[in-house]
Amino acid sequence: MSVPTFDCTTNPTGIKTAYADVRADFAAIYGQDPDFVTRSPGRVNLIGEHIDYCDFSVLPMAIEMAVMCAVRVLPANKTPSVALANADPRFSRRQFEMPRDGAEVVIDAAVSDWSNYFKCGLLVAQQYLKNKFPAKFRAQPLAGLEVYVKGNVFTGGGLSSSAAFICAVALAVIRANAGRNFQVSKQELTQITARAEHYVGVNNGGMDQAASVCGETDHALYVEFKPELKATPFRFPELRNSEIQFIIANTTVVSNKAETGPVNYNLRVVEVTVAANLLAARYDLELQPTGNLGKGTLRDFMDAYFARYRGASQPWDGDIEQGIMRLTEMLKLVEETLTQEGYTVQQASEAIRCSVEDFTQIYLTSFPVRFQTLKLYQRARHVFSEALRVLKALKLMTQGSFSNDAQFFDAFGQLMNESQSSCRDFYDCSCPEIDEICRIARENGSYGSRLTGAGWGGCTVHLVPRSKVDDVRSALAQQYYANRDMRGLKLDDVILVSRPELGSCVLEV
Ligand code: NG1
Ligand code: MG
Repeated sequence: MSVPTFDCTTNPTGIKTAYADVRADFAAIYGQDPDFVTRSPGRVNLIGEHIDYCDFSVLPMAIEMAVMCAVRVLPANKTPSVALANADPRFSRRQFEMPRDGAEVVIDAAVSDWSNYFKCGLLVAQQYLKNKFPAKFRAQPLAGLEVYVKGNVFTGGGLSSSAAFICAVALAVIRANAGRNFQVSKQELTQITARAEHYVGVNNGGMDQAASVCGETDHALYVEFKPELKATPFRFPELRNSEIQFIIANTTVVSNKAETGPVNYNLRVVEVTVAANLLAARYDLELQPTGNLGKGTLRDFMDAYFARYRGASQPWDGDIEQGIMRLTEMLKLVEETLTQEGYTVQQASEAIRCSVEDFTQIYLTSFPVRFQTLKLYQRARHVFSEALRVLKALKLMTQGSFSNDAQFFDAFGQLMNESQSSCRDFYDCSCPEIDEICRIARENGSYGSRLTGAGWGGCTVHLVPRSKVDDVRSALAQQYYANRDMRGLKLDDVILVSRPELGSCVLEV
């Protein structure tokens, strides 16, 4: 695998999205040129769904669709304020003052407004700057900004428009305040943005930000979260006669996590965390206070189990064969330990050996959730099996030697199809529209079809040899999109084929 570059690129060559338009739009709105433009792409996850917040590795790639922020830094003698304009007419103009005396940006998560996502990026950049340059930013407001946002990543669509936007904003705020000679590393930008959406009530993991920030042209990424965050670029294998393409097809079913979190996304984070702690209680283990709820993850359980019962001198370090062995054993434990009927709060607290009050306080309050029972068996089974599929997929991508192309397509496609079944049957994050698109695609030349991103709508991804791309596209057009209300979207807006693209960058004007 090739070595990643470390700083966010300034003025890269070969970025396809022209930014001349963004400059011209900015000048038309604000009457002057911007100082710079930041750009951060959306991503498609090839495999590894809903496991980033369990600290298991994932295989996404950054795509050509991106969000751009054109920015002018206001002179220091003006009251520092932020003016926001967006090319998308659904997002009307906004204006607010920067907090004074170094106070932190305030976000009201109860109100659903696009400027909240801007503020998420602004806040994490402010925290970063205060930490990096305490003398300058501890008691000073950030510089005032005029901002124009333009993007072509679907919103609410599983391609991480939200992460792309937040990463572009955070990079812009750092560039505006630390100056053009300061370079922020990709690892730092990923780390600070990974938790930014928590401020709007989404308890997400760090996959999207890692992909958006660390993308490399023509490379997909192997993203690890432990022992530390690392994104390693790799190329798709060279096949003899075919070229590997990933088709992205949008269901056009919009899933907004900030609104539906209590019954889907945030609830899943709770279920997998409770599962980790129940397994730990059963095997008398202490978990590290890490993860999205600060109570350990299924990965922490795996490490603690191997340390105590298998004499492992170290936590799993990412080695593929070790991982396959350990995850296979985890799947056995899930079968032996967890029951398929859901757990009530009473049952789960008893099994974890804590009071219902403590359970409620620890698991059910920081991000509110609603449920009848917690599906611990199903969720843990999905997570361990999906983490295992990621390792098998990585092995195929990086170590596979194939006697013919079909061998690669069959093997990788099977892993994607198994991922989809597991998302549908065990993680309950598919929906009828996703299932239908996957069926049509498979019947017309896709080797592997699955949801990508959180699911419950949004986008799907399909492994297709180049020679079959048109067949899959026209089948989806006739059998799926022809029957749907497209709300003004054209076919080219909902079916995409993208090369892996460069991650976050600054374009100086
Ligand atoms: P989407 O739905 O694409 O935003 C979400 C999470 C990821 C990851 C995936 C599921 C956010 C910002 N991102 O992606 O961290 O958990 O779901 O694999 O919510
Ligand atoms: Mg999102």
